[in-house]
Amino acid sequence: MTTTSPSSCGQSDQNLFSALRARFPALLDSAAVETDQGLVYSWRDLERATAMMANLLTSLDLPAGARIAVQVEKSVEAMMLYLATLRAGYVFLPLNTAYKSTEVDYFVQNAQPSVVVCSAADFGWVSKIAFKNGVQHVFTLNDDRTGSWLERAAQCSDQHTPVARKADDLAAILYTSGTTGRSKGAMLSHGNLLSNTQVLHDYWSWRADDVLIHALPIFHVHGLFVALHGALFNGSKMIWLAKFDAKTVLRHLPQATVFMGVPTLYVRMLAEPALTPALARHMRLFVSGSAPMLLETFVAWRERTGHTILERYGMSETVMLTSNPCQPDARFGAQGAQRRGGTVGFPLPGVSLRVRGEHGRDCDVDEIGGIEVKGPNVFSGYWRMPEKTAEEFTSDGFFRTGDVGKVDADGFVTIVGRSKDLIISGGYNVYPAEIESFLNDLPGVAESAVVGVAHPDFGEVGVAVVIPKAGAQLDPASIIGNLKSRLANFKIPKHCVVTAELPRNAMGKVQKNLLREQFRTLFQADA
Ligand code: MCA
Ligand code: AMP
Repeated sequence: MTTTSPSSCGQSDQNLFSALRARFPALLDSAAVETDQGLVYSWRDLERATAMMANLLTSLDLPAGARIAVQVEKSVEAMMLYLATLRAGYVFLPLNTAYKSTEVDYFVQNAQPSVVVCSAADFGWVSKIAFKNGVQHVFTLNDDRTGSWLERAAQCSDQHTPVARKADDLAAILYTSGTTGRSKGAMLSHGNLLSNTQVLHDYWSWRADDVLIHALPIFHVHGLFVALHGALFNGSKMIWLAKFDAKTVLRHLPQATVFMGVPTLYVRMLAEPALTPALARHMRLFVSGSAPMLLETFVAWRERTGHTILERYGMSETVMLTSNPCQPDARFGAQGAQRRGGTVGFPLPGVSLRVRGEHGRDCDVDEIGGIEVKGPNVFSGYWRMPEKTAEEFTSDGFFRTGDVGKVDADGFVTIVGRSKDLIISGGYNVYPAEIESFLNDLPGVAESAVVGVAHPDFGEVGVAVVIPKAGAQLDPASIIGNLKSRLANFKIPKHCVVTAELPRNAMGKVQKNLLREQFRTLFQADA
C-alpha cells in the first residue's frame, strides 16, 4: 500500500544556512548555545564566527563543490564549522570520531576532500592520510577552542554574504556502510535538508520558548540535522552537552523543553532514580529514533515521567521519513490519533511511503513487505556510485530503504525488521560484512560470521563466530584485540567464539538465524 501526506513546503531554492539564519531571533545578543562548561554563545557569535570561517574557506580558493572532511570532538566551534561550510557553499563531510586510520583512509580516498579538519591529537596520522591522497589543506580543531582552524579564522573578516545555492546543490555527504562492507557516501542537498527542517518544524509544533538539550554526536543525521536544524530554525537556545551522560541530562531537564535521543539514552536515564515527573515537568517533547525502541522502554518512560516519547524514523539517505503525531492528528476526529509505542507514526508531509511485497506488488493493510519512499527529503544518490544508486531506486523513483515493515488501517507505520544485514548498536550502524572481511583477513581464520543479538544497554550488539583454518590455534581475546586496533570501537563484537564450523543450509548459505538463536540470551541479565 502507498500512503502520502500533503506537502507543506514549496520553497527550497536557497542556501540552507541562509534559511536558518533568517530564523535567528531579532535579539542577536541573546543566548543561542550554553555549554556544560558554562560557556554562553549568542546568536551574534554564531553569525560572526561562521562568517569568519566561511571567509577562511573562501580564501583557500577551493574548487566548486569542494568537500570539507571533519573528524573532531563535539564542540560549538565544530558546529560553527558545519554552518560555515554551508554558508560558503561547500560540502560538509562529517566523520565519526571513533573511525580509525583504515576507515578514514577509505573516506578520504573516496570523497577526495579539499580540506581535512581533525583534532590536534590525531594530526600525525590524519594528515599523513590526507597528504597521501592529495588533500591540500589540513587544519586542527580541538574541543577547548584551540587549533589552527580557529587561529586562521580569527584573521578573517566577520562580514560574509552567504553563497547562493540551488535546492539540488550538494550540502553534505554522509557515509553509510553497505551490506557488501564498502561505505557509500549519501549525497544530501540544501533542498533535502531544508525541506525536512521545515516539515519537522511544523509537525513537531516547535514553540517560541522551546529549549533543546543537545546531547547527541554531530557527525550523523540525528544530532547534526534533526536536532541542530530544529533548534536553529526555531531560534531556540540549545543546552550543548559534549557527550551524553544520563545524570548531566537530568540535571538540565528543568531548564529545557525538548530532548532528542536514541533508545540507549532513554534506557540509561531510566536507570537513574532522580528521573521523576517533577524533574520533567517543564519538558514538552521527548523524541526517539535511529534504532528500534522496545515497548517496555516506551511504557516505562511514560510511567516514570508522565511523558509519551515521540518515535520517528529516518535514514542518512532520506533524513526523516515518518513521525508519530506531536499534536493529536486531526484526521482521526476530535480525539485525534495519539502516539503509539512500537510504531514510527505516519509518513511526514510530502513523503510518499509504500510497502511492497515480492515482484513489486503493493502490500495490503498490515501486510509485511519492503519499505520504499519518495519525497523532497530523499537524497540524489551515492557519491560516485551510479550503479549502486540505480540499484537502490525503483523505476518509478522510490528509494528502497532496506527496512521491512507494515502500515496499519490507521496509517501507522511499524518497522518489523530489515532486509539488509545490519546491526544497530546504541544508534550506530554496524554492517556484519565489514567486520567479517576484517576477520577473514586475520592469519589462521578460514571464515567468520557476525550476528546481532539483543543487549540491555545498546539494544543490539555484534557476536563474532570464527572458524580457524586447519591446524590454526585462534584466541578470541587476541581476535578482538586485533579488531580494536583497526576498527571504530562501536563496531567491535562484544563477544567472540572460535568453533569448528558454521551452520549452513542445503545451498551452502550460512544460517545466521541459527547463530542469532544460539546467542539470543547471551547478554540477558538472568542468562
Ligand atoms: C560506545 N560503545 C559502544 C557504542 N558506543 N558499543 C556499541 N555500540 C555503541 N553505540 C562502547 C565503546 O566501544 C567502549 O567500549 C564503551 O562502549 C564505552 O565507550 P564510550 O565512548 O564511553 O561510550 P558512551 O559515551 O557511553 O557512548 C554510548 C552512546 C553513544 C552515548 C550510546 O554510542 C552514542 O552517542 N550513540 C548515539 C549514536 C547516534 O547519534 N546515532 C544517530 C545516527 P570499550 O571500552 O570496549 O572500548 S543517525 C541515524 O541513525 C538515522 C538517520 C536516524 O534515524 O537518526
Ligand atoms: P543510518 O544508516 O544511520 O542512516 O540508519 C538508518 C536506519 O536506522 C534505518 O534504515 C532503520 O533501519 C533504522 N532506524 C532509524 N530510525 C528508526 C526507528 N525509529 N525505529 C527502528 N529503526 C530505525
